[in-house]
Amino acid sequence: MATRVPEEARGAPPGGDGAPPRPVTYGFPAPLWRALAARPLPGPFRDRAWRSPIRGPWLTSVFGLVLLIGLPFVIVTGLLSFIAYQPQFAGNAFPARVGPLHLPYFAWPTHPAWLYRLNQGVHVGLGLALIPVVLAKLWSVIPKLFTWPPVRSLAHLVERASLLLLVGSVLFEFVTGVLNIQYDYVFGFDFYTAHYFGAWIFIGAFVVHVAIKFPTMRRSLRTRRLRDELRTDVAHTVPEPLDVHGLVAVDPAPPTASRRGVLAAVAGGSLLVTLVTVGARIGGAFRGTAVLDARGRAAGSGANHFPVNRTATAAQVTAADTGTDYRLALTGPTPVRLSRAQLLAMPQYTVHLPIACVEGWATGQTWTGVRLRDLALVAGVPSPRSAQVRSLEKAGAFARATLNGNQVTDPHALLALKVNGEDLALDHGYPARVIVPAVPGVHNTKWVSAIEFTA
Ligand SMILES: Nc1nc2c(c(=O)[nH]1)N[C@H]1C(S)=C(S)[C@@H](COP(=O)(O)O)O[C@H]1N2
Ligand SMILES: [Mo]
Repeated sequence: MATRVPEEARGAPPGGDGAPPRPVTYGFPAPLWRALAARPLPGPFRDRAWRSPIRGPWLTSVFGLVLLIGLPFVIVTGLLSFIAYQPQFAGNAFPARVGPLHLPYFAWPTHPAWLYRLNQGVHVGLGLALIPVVLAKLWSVIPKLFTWPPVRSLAHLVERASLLLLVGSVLFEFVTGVLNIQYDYVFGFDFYTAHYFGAWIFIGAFVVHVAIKFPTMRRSLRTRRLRDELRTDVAHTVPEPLDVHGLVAVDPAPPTASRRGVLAAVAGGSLLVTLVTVGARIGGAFRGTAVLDARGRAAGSGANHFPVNRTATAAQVTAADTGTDYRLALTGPTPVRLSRAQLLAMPQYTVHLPIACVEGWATGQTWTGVRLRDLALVAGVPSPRSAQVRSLEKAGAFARATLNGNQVTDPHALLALKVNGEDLALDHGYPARVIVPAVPGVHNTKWVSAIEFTA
């Protein structure tokens, strides 16, 4: 890449002892930036401190292109998940009050039944696979964090501020996301609210960054051919030409890795992360392969032979709550209270449906129980607009959930009493739990005590 050295570059600080000067342009107020440049900082702020011979606009652009293609899928599935949680119903786990940042609400469909499973599989699975790429991209631009003078023009100041938002928000989203799928709500704040607002900061910064950098990325990608790079070994690895961005080392060290090697390491990292987590998305016999997934490790230990999100003990649901005194309260024009025996006496239906958690794990099971729409009919609501489901659970964000009309009337939407031919285990929601096609796992309320149908 031929870079014309601008006029202002004369008198720019030399890159290091004997190294050629990096072409630098100073904007208004130039004397200030020059004065700063004349007082170089030690350590990583020295231009020659960064010596990897493979850092450069081409390598950064390759990682950038992968993220440009991959991250929009993570973003869109994340936003769709917000809609799937139906925050228009107060009490659903997603934050309802997100001000002007709320999305158009629509009735989340019940078909295809694997819709939310696919959505979260992409959101979590692709998000995890992109972690090595994000880290590699950050590694490739790290000299810019320590650039000196810290600012070269007002435009540069704005650019650096937007990069702070970009890097800060991408790290925040990945860290909160990974913590949420690995641990039980370790935050001192609400995960959904934080992850949602963080997402919008990231989306804004990402759009600005792409708009600014897209031409540079295209130009940089044309400077080398991927096919040639994949044939170049360490011995033949040479630095890219010195750039205005400050990525290429002014004083490169001898190569210890080829670009091919770095690309292979990143791709291998993505593949490895996928291999040790994807079992959580597939479920069944593959779940045990998800050794890096906390829910995966719980494989097989759960009742009814599939994982438990929250045990009855944790939810403080006792045998007394679920014993012979148990009654399901249905509210509507004709309120009724039904025992489990009465529920079992109603027409039973069997469906194979997944539980697909926001955390990206999923499990398909065969459920048997009564149709929610039959229960609505019993309560005197032939065409329900919504159903508020309550659990015996004393406390917790998931002790209630509101289903939309289409989710109540779907013939596959059940109040399940059995799973895989056995009675529900207490940990899976005995005496009765909701199972509705295509909804986020959290809407499949366990230990159901009451359902209020709204006409
Ligand atoms: N009452 C109640 N129902 C609940 C939950 C809960 O914590 N309490 N967890 C929900 C979540 S987040 C998911 S993903 C599924 C998990 O179902 P499982 O524990 O049977 O695997 O149940 C849902 N139903
Ligand atoms: Mo969940």
